Amino acid sequence: MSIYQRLLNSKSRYGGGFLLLLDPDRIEQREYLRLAEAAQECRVDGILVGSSFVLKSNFAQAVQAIKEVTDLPVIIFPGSITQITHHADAILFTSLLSGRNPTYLIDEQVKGAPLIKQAGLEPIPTGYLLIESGNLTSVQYMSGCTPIPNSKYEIAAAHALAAQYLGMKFVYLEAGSGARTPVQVEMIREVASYASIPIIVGGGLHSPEAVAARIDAGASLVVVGNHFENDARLTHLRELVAAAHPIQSVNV
Ligand code: 1GP
Repeated sequence: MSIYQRLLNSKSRYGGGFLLLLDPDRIEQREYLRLAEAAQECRVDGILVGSSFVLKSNFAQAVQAIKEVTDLPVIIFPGSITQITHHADAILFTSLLSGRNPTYLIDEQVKGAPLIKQAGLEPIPTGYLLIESGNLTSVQYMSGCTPIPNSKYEIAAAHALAAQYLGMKFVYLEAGSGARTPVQVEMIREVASYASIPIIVGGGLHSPEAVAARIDAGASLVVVGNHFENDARLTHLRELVAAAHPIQSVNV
């Protein structure tokens, strides 16, 4: 079964899915390996590994080390083509559709595609939408792209529909790592009712309530990273994952 299908199954089985984002540049190896090791037992659906850029870590070595401690799908969430490595299972093949910067719309993708083929990674085509979050996030700064205003639901919905019509498999509503204001529940509802492409939501989600509300609004998957850079307690991980799995929570 493809990694993409596994991710979709989380929605149909549990009502939603939870992806843990590990940034090897921002947390110590000891910590991200501890989280990766515990993730399966905490019922995480997959591990994303990525960084806005790489200053400290050896990215390929970090992905290899994560893969060695878990059976969960390990999916690259690339900040650039320097983060393509055969040690992962799949890669979110993102295009920054909400921006108008050709580097992140198509140029990086053309350079990265042969490397992905060579690495034998499953590409998961993903329309990536930056949503205004109240603070300047790394991805906004690095891409130089203006985010979609967080009250302009119809703009987000039109971009999601474009991603769907372009044949992409997910649309990712991204407030940015450490966002002060996460993507609004109303925006997710609007996107989910207007387009039929599965939705990933991330950026600034810290509480079970925030996670549950986004799944309830129509997100297939939520992504949480920053929270565990500051507080890597596994009880929190369990709570957040349970909030992303409403069907399972009801049955427990
Ligand atoms: C960032 O959407 C992800 O690209 C997750 O955001 O790090 O704020 O959880 P956080």
